[in-house]
Amino acid sequence: MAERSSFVVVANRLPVDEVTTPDGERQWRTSPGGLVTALHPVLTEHGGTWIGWAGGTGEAPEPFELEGIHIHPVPLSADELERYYEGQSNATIWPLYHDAVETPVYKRRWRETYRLVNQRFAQAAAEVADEGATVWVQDYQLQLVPAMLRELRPDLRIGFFLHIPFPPIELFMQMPFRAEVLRGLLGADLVGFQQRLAAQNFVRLARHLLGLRYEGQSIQVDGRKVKAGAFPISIDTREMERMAADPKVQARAKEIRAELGDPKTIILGVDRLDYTKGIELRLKAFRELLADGKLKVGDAVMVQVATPSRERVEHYQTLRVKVEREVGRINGEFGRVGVPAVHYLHQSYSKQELAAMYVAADVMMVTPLRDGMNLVAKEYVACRADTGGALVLSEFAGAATELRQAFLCNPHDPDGVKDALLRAVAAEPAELKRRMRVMQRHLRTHDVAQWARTFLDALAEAAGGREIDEPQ
Ligand code: ADQ
Repeated sequence: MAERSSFVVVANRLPVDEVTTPDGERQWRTSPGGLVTALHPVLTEHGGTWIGWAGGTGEAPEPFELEGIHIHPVPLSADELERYYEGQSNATIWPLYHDAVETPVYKRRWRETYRLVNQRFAQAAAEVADEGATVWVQDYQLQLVPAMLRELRPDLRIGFFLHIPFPPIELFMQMPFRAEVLRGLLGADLVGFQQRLAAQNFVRLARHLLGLRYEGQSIQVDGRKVKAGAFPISIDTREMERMAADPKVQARAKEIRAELGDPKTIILGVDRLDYTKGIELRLKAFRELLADGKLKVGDAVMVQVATPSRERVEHYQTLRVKVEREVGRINGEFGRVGVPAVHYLHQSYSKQELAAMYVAADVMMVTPLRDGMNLVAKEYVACRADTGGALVLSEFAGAATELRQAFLCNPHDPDGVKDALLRAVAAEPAELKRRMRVMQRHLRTHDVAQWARTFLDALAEAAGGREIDEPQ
């Protein structure tokens, strides 16, 4: 029998990685990430449990304890991984929720497995949650869990947070089991989104699809109130600032600049290799500026870090081919021996190495076609305590709502992207400083700990007023 907790996080992935120590022993380590950093204090204070998949297929490891958190692994078979995760989550829901920038694929057996796996996560949460506990369900892979869990345990306080965009009604209506997904989410007391617009899409959808009444951001369903709201996620700002100021990171940044031939302008992109991130359009903008003679190889160099991601999903395989072809084309046309125009790195890096790249870069390009938030944009700003550097940011990233002093652009308009990049390259240091300062101030007060606190406070309030007839 698993130990019971008054605070439970349910997410697709556990915040742990299995590593092999130098003497060959297998060991679990917490994997670095914003979510675990933010929730660690709450989890340890309440003897909290994190439920999720440990990676790997077949039998799951037994529950264990790591750095004060109960870790509760949920198993996935190879078939389930393919259908629930790669299929329904990443080839149906992911593209649909990102404005269908790639065509979503709909398959009945993926949906069935998604339902089955969500039920397994809900069951695990029902088993470990104490009477009246708070359960916080994360993200698009687990949208059915809130309702399934409420069915099993009506006593629980259930929150849900969606890390990706929530689409407008017309798009959501494409989904074959749309009512089930919506009902799934409505099982929560509070449904959190990155953006106010997403929360509005959600409440309007509840009326459109299920005829539910709402007032403000509060939906009435089955004699309960379900609140929707915007809770823009953030980073561990202090930690990022500290890391960037570390002399080792500063020295590494200098080294990176030197390795790149000390050009006037280093333009950087850091993304998962995902079609929502606008990597291709960014490369094209750079190519056209080279062709127009507005930028010159040697003066300007582009570094594109593209983390391997979802490599078994077809959309991602196609994207990799397209991006690599574009990089080849640019280097073929504009590179010189020993001086490529684009450095393309299809690799993962430590946070320290990323911080060094941020410190080294004069212009950071974050140009997604659609993005829930985009933490890279925030990490870059936090790393530029020297107040140098310019951020070119897509209006379609959630981060654009907060980082208004970035060089904003519409990623669907190539001339707009080129223009923003040129303005960023040419901006005076004093202007860059002014822009950076405002954004940094914002991030210091709006960090990931504040995000978690705000959500959990709102959840306590929403669940307190759960019954419609209860006096306010
Ligand atoms: P993602 O789509 O994964 O997240 P993002 O917010 O940019 O996107 O986060 C990526 C993270 O991965 C950053 O912390 C970054 O430092 C790290 N990273 C990127 N490339 C790396 C590399 N090569 N090596 C190591 N680390 C790398 C989803 C949503 C976003 C939302 C987040 C959080 O799509 O919109 O901001 O969740 O809610």
